[in-house]
Amino acid sequence: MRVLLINPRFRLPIDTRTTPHLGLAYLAAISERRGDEVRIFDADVEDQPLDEFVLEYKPHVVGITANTPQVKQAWRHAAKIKSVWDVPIVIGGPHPSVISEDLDFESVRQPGVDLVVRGEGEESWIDICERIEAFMRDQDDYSTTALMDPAKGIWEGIPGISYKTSDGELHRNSERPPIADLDSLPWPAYHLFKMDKYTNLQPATDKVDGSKSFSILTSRGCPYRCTFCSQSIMPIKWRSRTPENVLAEWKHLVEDLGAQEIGVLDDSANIRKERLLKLADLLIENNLNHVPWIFVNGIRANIVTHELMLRLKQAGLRRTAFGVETGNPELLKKIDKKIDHDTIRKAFKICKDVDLETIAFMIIGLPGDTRETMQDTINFAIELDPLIANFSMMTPYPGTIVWEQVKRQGRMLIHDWEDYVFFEQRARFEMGEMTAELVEEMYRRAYRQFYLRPGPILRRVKTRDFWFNLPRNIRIALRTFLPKAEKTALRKKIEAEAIS
Ligand code: B12
Ligand code: SF4
Repeated sequence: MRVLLINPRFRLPIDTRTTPHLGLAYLAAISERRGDEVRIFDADVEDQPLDEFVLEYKPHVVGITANTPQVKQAWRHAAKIKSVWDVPIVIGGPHPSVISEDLDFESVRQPGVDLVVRGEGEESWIDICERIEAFMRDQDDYSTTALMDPAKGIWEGIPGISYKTSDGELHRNSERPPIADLDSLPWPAYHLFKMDKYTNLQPATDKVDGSKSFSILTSRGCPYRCTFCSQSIMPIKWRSRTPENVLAEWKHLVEDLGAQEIGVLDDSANIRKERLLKLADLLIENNLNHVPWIFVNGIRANIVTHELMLRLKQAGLRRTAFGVETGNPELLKKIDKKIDHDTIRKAFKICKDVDLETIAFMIIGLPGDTRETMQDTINFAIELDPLIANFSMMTPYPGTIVWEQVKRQGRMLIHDWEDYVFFEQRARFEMGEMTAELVEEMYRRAYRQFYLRPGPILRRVKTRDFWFNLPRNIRIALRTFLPKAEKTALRKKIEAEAIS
């Protein structure tokens, strides 16, 4: 069967560097294992118009991925495809997976969309492909309308999907249990991507040493539920691959694909310490520890020990991120981070002691934040003194507790899914005394106070990444530190350049 997987083009490409989509890479790999012919159309890097591509390739099924800011573009792509080619279209990813807000139905209701896969996609995708293939085999006259005919009941019994039958009825099947054995999954199918077209192969390591970086996922899910975190895709059950299985893919990335740097994308990689210690030993034994690697999304500070970090350092770990979020003890409790500031201090100290670089993820504008608590956040970042402090302006994603809080007690300032990005440094909501002006002011102050100190300036200019990404670093610095009017002008200029 001919399978087409699409990453929709992102509306504002400013500073969103392009990177192969790992979720699609997994879906593509599992489809190939089933025997399908697979193409990836990543609209961020393709030159050919989508409709032209579809008419050439003539897919039997199309899958489109969508996070919240991408979802409207996903619908546009679906409508465009349907206007030229009759094919079942499936949408999956973090946005349509939020059933507490009926966002599966929101997508399935769109004229071009037939099915939604909720949550982890591999098993549902295979079930869908198998049903389509079986249907095509038995039909002389194949059409999506016939495939979605309620009388045929083709989609009944597949867990994890929502769909629209051709009478316009919407259906939501039961939840799909998490994939139990992650070792059973194939490796991401990077060979199907136009790798030379991406600005960086791994979204966050940023060519720390100016080299070729790849992503790896060693575990899925997170047993925590912080109030701001969008966890619609991965179930609360944390599952991991065995160290041996991870090692095999790691070797493949280094030896076959030439990875000179690896970014571990897990939500919470260190939930089981013993597993990481074993992985570290294997990387050392297999002489893979010369390739630097990074925990890009943060590991849990409460599970960090000196022994663990030292061994990981010996295994090649260069840098690790931590979700610190706020410097205010009350707010730290309220966001349900299940950690205290002393534990975070200790984790940063251990990393410094074993000479690991650190990233602190901080949030400005949490519900309940005031000028004073946001200043606590800035002060705490300065006290921890990581190599990188990443301050994000709180964006409430549907399905999170913060989203509920803002709906109940706040004022959302955005009403279009395409605005659910935090690139533009504009506050997304107001609550009580916390106005947009205050949050934006404190956001700029956070970057100024943290980075415009001699230590961080010196540290940044000493990294190769700073020089490799100099134009982008200058653009970000200008946008962060410039007054608003100049920033708007600069943004318009960058946008105009991106469109032309
Ligand atoms: C790496 C990453 C990035 C990278 C690369 C994103 C990419 N293109 O892959 C970068 C840094 C660019 C990034 C940017 C953003 N990200 Co991000 N990112 C992640 C992260 C940490 C890992 C993604 C990943 O590879 N997961 C592993 C793969 C296997 O999972 P997956 O991609 O979701 O795919 C699985 C399922 O979703 C499903 N599926 C997905 N698509 C489809 C399609 C079909 C047809 C089917 C059947 C199934 C299916 O099946 C897949 C396999 O199981 C996730 C957190 C997380 N745990 O996933 C956040 C996450 C996806 N990001 C998030 C956000 C908010 C953003 C930004 C909007 C932030 C911003 N700056 O404003 C931007 C959006 C930029 C953009 N261009 O879209 C949110 C999304 C929330 C939401 N409701 O949309 C997440 C969930 C983080 C969080 N917990 O809040 N991100
Ligand atoms: S912020 Fe981190 S620890 Fe909290 S729920 Fe999200 S992934 Fe888990």
